[in-house]
Amino acid sequence: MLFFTLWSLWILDVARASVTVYGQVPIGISSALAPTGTVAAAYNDTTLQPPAVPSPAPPTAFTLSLQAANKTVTGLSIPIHGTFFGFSVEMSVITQLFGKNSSFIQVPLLNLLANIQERAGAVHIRIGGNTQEYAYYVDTLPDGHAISKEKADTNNPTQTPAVIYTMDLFYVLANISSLVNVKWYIGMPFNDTANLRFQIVEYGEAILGDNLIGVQVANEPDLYAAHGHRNSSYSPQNYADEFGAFITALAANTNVPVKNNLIGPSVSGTWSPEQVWDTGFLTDYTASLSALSVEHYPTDNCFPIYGTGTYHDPQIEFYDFLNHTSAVALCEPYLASTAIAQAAGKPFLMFETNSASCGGFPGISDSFGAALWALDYGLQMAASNFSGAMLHVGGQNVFYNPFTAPPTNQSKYYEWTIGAVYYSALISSEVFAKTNTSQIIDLKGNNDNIYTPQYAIYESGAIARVALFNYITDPTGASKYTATITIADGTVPSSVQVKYFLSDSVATKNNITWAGQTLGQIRQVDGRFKGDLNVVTITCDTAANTCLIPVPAPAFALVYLAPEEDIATVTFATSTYTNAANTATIAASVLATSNGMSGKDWAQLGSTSKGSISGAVGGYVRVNFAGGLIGAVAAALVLL
Ligand SMILES: *[C@@H]1O[C@H](CO)[C@@H](O)[C@H](O)[C@H]1NC(C)=O
Ligand SMILES: *[C@@H]1O[C@H](CO)[C@@H](O)[C@H](O)[C@H]1NC(C)=O
Ligand SMILES: *[C@@H]1O[C@H](CO)[C@@H](O)[C@H](O)[C@H]1NC(C)=O
Ligand SMILES: *[C@@H]1O[C@H](CO)[C@@H](O)[C@H](O)[C@H]1NC(C)=O
Ligand SMILES: *[C@@H]1O[C@H](CO)[C@@H](O)[C@H](O)[C@H]1NC(C)=O
Ligand SMILES: *[C@@H]1O[C@H](CO)[C@@H](O)[C@H](O)[C@H]1NC(C)=O
Ligand SMILES: *[C@@H]1O[C@H](CO)[C@@H](O)[C@H](O)[C@H]1NC(C)=O
Ligand SMILES: *[C@@H]1O[C@H](CO)[C@@H](O)[C@H](O)[C@H]1NC(C)=O
Ligand SMILES: *[C@@H]1O[C@H](CO)[C@@H](O)[C@H](O)[C@H]1NC(C)=O
Ligand SMILES: *[C@@H]1O[C@H](CO)[C@@H](O)[C@H](O)[C@H]1NC(C)=O
Ligand SMILES: CC(=O)N[C@H]1CO[C@H](CO)[C@@H](O)[C@@H]1O
Repeated sequence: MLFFTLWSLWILDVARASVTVYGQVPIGISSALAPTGTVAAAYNDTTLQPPAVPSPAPPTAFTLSLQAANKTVTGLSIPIHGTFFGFSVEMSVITQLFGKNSSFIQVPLLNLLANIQERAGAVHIRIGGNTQEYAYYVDTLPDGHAISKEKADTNNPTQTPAVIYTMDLFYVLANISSLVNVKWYIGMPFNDTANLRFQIVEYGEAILGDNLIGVQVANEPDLYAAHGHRNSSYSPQNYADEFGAFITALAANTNVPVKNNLIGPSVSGTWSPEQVWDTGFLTDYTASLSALSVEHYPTDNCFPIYGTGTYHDPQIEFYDFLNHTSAVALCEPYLASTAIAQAAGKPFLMFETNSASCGGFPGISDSFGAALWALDYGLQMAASNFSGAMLHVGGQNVFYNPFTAPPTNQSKYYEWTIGAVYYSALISSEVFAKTNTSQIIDLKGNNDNIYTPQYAIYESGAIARVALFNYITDPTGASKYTATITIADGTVPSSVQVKYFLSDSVATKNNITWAGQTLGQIRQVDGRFKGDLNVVTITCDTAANTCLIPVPAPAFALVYLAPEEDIATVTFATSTYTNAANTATIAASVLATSNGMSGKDWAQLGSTSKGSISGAVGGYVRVNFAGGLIGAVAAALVLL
């Protein structure tokens, strides 16, 4: 249970290295300087009422009788990787989230990804979404940008402006992967299959190599007719035919060596996956497919933006996210398909999801309740034999972001903002960990009470962890429950360790902790956990074969029946590149060599005082910081 920080800076290539580290900025300063004014959705402070304690209240004591080994359990999932939850990043927000170009990478992003990599071994990110369809390549963009937006067509207000990218987009991704083990999915523009624009695949494969793990062919083709991308009779068969035509064109493209990493059909619920399987999609294209995909949001909040559909009152919708029925109901339509995928030997991915389309709901999407919901949904998808799920990330104008970057011109004042669902992704990486052997099952204990779902996780064949949810908010303490864990064909260990995910209420947004630590409040996040790690040791009664685990209301608890592998925190000192006074520079060649290092000997940036360290120092420079992160260094990473 070692949790440590070692901030050091390696300069491996003395000849080329040049490191400049400027002054220290206390983390807290940003909010003091934050201008007031219009609040973007990502910072919206709407707080809803948590639901009252239900009547009847769930029983507050129940027993979970577990089998010691996976082979005596029926219904366990396929092996799940710690990378299960990844992120889906809309192309249009790459500049803000990743950085302007391959010379400038956002350091808080690296920290947020490193947190997950340390637990899961890697992080999966999908680049795409609605904006991928019309994306096109250009040789250069003004002011060194890797990505930009076409000027909106003023004659066509509903037309999403096309994203324009340069070759440097792939160097941005490659440079991120050289610092944190990120694997990428990219999306093939599919607006015009008679004139395919292959550059994204050509450059993606050439520059990303093994870090490119899949190419999505068409994003939500079942909405093409509704979005005016195809005519109104566009059908699953039309899509399957276009997919086939794409495979033929790809086969003829000598610039694309890898031809069997395609992902489809990415349908969103307007067509069922079965309608696509019925075209023969899976058998016809099996040699080209590396994974099968769907996309889905449980509901939408489109009415306030577009005036379409039905208005959903967030206070009423909140209830739908605060019990286990949601997770089960969201997976149910895909159970036949996950079985089909398993039989075909293909992973089945939820390629894009979050709490509600059209940006999520104020008060719901960034609440502790949404984090419990997303974690339950993720574990339920895994128990349903999905192999991965991508939480969608948009810009400032959405409520559901796992993380939000400050507007680039304000980064001197603002730091990053964490969305509660980031914790869901992080926690799931601990639930499944790095061995690729975790198997999960929904225990349906406590008489399958919808407010107290529980899961068991087997790793390397043996019971390893138990996940316990309590969806109820009850400040009186009366709704805290005690789960008694017993091993039916064995004995409980003498003690277990428990990590709690806590907040006062399902409605809160700013006071959320995982194992005692937090990423911080709105506009105060640099991607590093703050506070002391608090892992609770609970002594079990081996004679009685019981471990009694208390679970507050609300909370999530992860019970370790087997010792947890050490998690070393790897952090990059922050903060932003637009503030020249807080900019550190380091040669890209140095960072390139850091790939593959373990968390214990990672390249880091940091300094405590104003000054400049240049390549002349020779060997390496190491800056160690003891203890906490308060008053940590703000510096930016600039690859030269
Ligand atoms: C938060 O969002 C709601 C719904 O869009 C809006 O009515 C409210 O004014 C927003 N709050 C702030 C502070 O912007
Ligand atoms: C497809 O997108 C490209 C790039 O944005 C655009 O030039 C072209 O006109 C589009 N074609 C169709 C048929 O929409
Ligand atoms: C990134 O943008 C800056 C200008 O802000 C430019 O000087 C630099 O050359 C660009 N880097 C690349 C790799 O294009
Ligand atoms: C609609 O497009 C499909 C091909 O995607 C084509 O086969 C069909 O004829 C078109 N229908 C109309 C009415 O234009
Ligand atoms: C539980 O959630 C489901 C859907 O997610 C919703 O339909 C139902 O009303 C919720 N139950 C309660 C008692 O709130
Ligand atoms: C997941 O796959 C396993 C192994 O094939 C199977 O036993 C289990 O029933 C499946 N789970 C669900 C919910 O379909
Ligand atoms: C940042 O840019 C936006 C849009 O370009 C502008 O409205 C805003 O005033 C700028 N803010 C600052 C602090 O310069
Ligand atoms: C887990 O799977 C990933 C992706 O397939 C692989 O890169 C990694 O080496 C595997 N880890 C272990 C411990 O086998
Ligand atoms: C049990 O776990 C082991 C090790 O991960 C695995 O090889 C085996 O297939 C699993 N058995 C079942 C029945 O799931
Ligand atoms: C934050 O949460 C903790 C425990 O969940 C609670 O004790 C504390 O009072 C909360 N602080 C604030 C400012 O709400
Ligand atoms: C490690 C790595 O991929 N570094 C690249 C970062 O981006 C620049 C282009 O701006 C490349 O030259 C580096 O190779």
